[in-house]
Amino acid sequence: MMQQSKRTLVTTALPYANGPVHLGHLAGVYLPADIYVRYKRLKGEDVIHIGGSDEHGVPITITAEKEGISPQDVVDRYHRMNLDAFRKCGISFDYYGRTSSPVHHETAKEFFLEIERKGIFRRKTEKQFFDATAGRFLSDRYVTGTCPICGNPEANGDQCEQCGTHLSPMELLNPKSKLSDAIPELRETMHWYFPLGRFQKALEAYVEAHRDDWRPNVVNYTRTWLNQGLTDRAITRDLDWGIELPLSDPEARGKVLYVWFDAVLGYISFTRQWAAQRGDGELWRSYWQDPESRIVHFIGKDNVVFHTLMFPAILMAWNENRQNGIYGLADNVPASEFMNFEGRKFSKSRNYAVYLGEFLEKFPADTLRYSIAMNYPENKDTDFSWTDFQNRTNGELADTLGNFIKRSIDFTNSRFDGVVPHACTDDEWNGLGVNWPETVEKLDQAFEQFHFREAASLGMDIARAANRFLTESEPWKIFRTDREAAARTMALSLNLCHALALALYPVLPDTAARICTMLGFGEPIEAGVRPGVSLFRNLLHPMLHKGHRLAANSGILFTKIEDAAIEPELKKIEQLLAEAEKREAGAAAERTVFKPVISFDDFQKVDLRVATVISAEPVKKASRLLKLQLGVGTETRQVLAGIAEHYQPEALLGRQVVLVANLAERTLRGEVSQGMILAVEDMDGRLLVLEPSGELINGGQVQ
Ligand code: B3M
Ligand code: ZN
Repeated sequence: MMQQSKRTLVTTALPYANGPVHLGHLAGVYLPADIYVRYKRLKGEDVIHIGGSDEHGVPITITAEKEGISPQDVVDRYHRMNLDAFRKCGISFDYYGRTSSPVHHETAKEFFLEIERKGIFRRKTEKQFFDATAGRFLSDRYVTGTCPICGNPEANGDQCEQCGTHLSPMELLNPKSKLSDAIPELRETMHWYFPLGRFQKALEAYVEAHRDDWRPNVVNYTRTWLNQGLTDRAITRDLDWGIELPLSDPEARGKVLYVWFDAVLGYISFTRQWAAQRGDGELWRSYWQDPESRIVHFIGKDNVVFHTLMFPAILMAWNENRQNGIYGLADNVPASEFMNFEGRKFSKSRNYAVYLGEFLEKFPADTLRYSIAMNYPENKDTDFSWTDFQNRTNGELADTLGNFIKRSIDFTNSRFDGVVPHACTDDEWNGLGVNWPETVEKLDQAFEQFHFREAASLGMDIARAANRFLTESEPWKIFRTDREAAARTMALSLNLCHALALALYPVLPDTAARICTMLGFGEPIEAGVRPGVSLFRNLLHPMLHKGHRLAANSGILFTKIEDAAIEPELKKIEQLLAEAEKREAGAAAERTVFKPVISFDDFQKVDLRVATVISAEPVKKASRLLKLQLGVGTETRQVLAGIAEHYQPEALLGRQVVLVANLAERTLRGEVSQGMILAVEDMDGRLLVLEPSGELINGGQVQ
């Protein structure tokens, strides 16, 4: 058995209340967390699951403006919708909060003030775009313009959707305000910065201490950031939706906390609200501020550094020079990979998604929970497909699990008056083809180490063994000739039903409850939990006594999914894929549209040269850019190229490329770029640098 700590606090990423959660979110974060906490509860451990809505941030104000409603209306709508969907799916939060709540605002302000009081923040005055027509400073997302890397005319101020480059609004060519279409002007404004670099050493030590118990992707991703060197991060924004700065300085006016600064603190404020609701306002401290508590954040891979660097650094800043009220840092951050949908990425903007609430109007929660658990994107991206969902529901849940339970209960009802007809011994229990001590140990490891696919499979393996046992024992045949043997078979089968309910409870809570009801237990499984006592150890012994009475009826656990039921879904995907194809065809047509004709003289102005890559290195804070030093004739040129995602820097050394040698200089991320190299996209969207073939003269003119 794994070592236990006194208490576990489980948190799940706070979904933006700006849209409905879809199956990808469920698979990566909420279902795994729920399976984990349900397992721990059955083990008699002290565990709470804290989640809630992230209700701030620019996308929410943009939705509100688009729909002509207030941001509060937007978050009210999606908070309710998501909470309802989670409830229907059996995600058992102990508290589901909202970052728009007063307690959260107070908590976030308290953190800000503590760090401000210690003089840790840095204030920096910078030039920022200002929309004079609207009378407002524009945060990144409110500026649009042409991407300096790929030329997309509709790039956002924070990122270009076309080429993925992270941008700052100042880097856009022809910037425009989204509020009024006005050309924004640069004005000075002051912002608060959190100096992440100040905590570099401490964060390195923190991450290294966990290098063996965190998932490799989490450690590697965090290390990449650490290796680049942590820098100051702005934690305020010019916006009127969010948590106002609790300062009376004139500079603080009109500013709110950056959404990520406040969102991670939501975990704390929601735990406070949970405690208050329980009538013990201080209880939250034993989860956050007691070294014997274990903190686990379930998140998706896109949120890693906020949880492994940003949040810990905020807590370190709070903890600095304090005698009490010291916060603990996360013990684990099980970040998932992504689950795709029918071979493609979920996309809210293209409506290529299955929303959780809608799904549960058509199919029961447990069938979804099982399929998703079996496709848990633990260390690689996985796929949800309707056919897989149908096959698992019909073949595994209905034919294997459901069928076994039904046969066991029905036969006992009809031949043994609905009473357990035999007292099973441990020897009989261990002779069933299931190695119980080993199974219990394996289940424990699987749940505790976040291997949820394995945990669900182990449960289904028990169901398969149970089916085999019942089929091979043929109680219906021997009933007349050897009643004793038939009675033994049925008593063992009923015990197996009980064991299946226990083993599968974390994944299939509703099914487990129904099995227990059929078995004649008046109380839900959870009612049997005693602090410090693991119900899972009950798998080691047959638990149903001779004479125990079942409920009168069996009932159907799983209805098979007919082809007709998923046909409309498959049609919908076909349609979406057809649309995507059309878009792609449109793109091909677009590729056949050429730029306006230029004169030969104009072309002659472009100076294309063969250049050799002398060095290549990543650019700080620009994950898509590589800084190249190119040898051209006798000169060395520095060029920034948006190819970091497609090339390892070393792989470029010594290669010959084609350089646009007389392009006006420009500055990106504080680095000068003196020219451009030619590249083209391949079929998979990889950007390939054009390489002239043959050994060419460095500096040679391309003509
Ligand atoms: N709302 C981002 C996301 O949904 C964000 C998570 C906050 S966790 C504190 O991807
Ligand atoms: Zn771009």
